[in-house]
Amino acid sequence: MSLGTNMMDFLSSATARTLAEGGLMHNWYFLSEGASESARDTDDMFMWLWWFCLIWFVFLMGLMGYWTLKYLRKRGTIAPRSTHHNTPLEIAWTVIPTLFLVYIFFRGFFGYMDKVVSPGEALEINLTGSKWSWAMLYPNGAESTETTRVGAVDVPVFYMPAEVPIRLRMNSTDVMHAFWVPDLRTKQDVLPNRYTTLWFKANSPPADAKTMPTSALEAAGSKVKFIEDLAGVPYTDHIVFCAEYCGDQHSEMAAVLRVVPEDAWNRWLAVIAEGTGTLRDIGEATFKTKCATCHTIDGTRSTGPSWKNLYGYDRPLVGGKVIKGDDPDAFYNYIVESIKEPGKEIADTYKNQMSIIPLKEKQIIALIEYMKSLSDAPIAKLPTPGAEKFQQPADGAAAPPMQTPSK
Ligand code: HEC
Ligand SMILES: [Cu+2]
Repeated sequence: MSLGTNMMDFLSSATARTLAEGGLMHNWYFLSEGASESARDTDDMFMWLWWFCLIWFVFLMGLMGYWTLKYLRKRGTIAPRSTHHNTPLEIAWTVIPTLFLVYIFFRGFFGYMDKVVSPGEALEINLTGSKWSWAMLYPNGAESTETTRVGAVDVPVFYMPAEVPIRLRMNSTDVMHAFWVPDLRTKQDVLPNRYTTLWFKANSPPADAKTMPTSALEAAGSKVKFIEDLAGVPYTDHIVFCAEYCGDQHSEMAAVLRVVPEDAWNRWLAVIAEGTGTLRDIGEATFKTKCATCHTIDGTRSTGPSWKNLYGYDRPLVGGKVIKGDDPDAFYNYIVESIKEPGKEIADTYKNQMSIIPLKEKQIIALIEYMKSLSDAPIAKLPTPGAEKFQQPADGAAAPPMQTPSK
């Protein structure tokens, strides 16, 4: 359903802007503008090959057509005998194309090496793919909890510093995925039992880039959240896709890389290290980034059960056992267990399709707070065991700022 809308959103971004700003021929590349230097190299190589093939094709087909007509046998004449070898001609048509091919090989080889070997000083960020979402763990332990709407789905937003080489250390918790950022012209498989890496250095937001809202009022109705420390900062969004078919919601496995200037990024990192808002807010944000592909909050059945009125209502399990909704401890333990070891007990009429999603203790508590806020059962009103230790301090102490490597 949303593949179409996702694609539309993607097309309405950079590609369509290029088209709108002067038509196809305005842009040699026929492509959206690459968002890094290496993307530019890729485009140059690609377009070089494209024109190389096109020119040779036209030249060769032209000659063929011309000679076909020119040497068409005239009525009443005898066909001339074919000539034998022509050594200079044969050497020429072997050596010249070979030189071109050698050039193409080396250019491709060096371009490939640039793409796969990251600079030593690159900043390493962990990326996890799971059905059907992406998660990034920043070097100071922070995780992004912001989401934005792309097409018909809410996808996570990952802030990235501009002009800083970033190396993603990637892993999957379930099946094979692939991290693909068309604007950066780069893509890499993300595998369950092996780490892969991908690096990029995103360009700074251009002079006419959009800017972050300067007030909550301005943010209302925009796709961007109001973060006080980022007011007025320019940013560019690049859409991330999963490029490896990984199950029925593969097409919704998207994310947004939001590139901001490095100093703004440092401020952002300090703010989000603690998670913003109440536990319930953090739970809601975590739900949107990690659980919403399979669970709903409005009572509709999806891959997994809806969270509406889940907490505190009798839960029948496959095998006949029932978790009683009026027993606060048993129910709480069942929920924690369902999150930590999803395969152990299976909710009745569902399949064992939930993967183990790495979560911190605080996120689990926050998710439960959120789940309880969606339920009107009596036990949902009781305090959550363990929540006290994560309650936000009144003046949310910020984490120490991250160090980024010098360039
Ligand atoms: C890939 C799809 C998928 C994702 C993503 C997913 N779940 Fe599930 N979840 C399921 C399915 C399917 C079930 C029902 C089978 C079972 O009980 O394991 C389920 C069951 C549950 C249950 C038990 C519900 C009940 O009614 O008994 C809880 C709690 C739960 N999930 C929490 C989470 C949380 C928290 C997240 C996000 C961090 C999450 N799930 C992400 C598929 C998913
Ligand atoms: Cu995937």
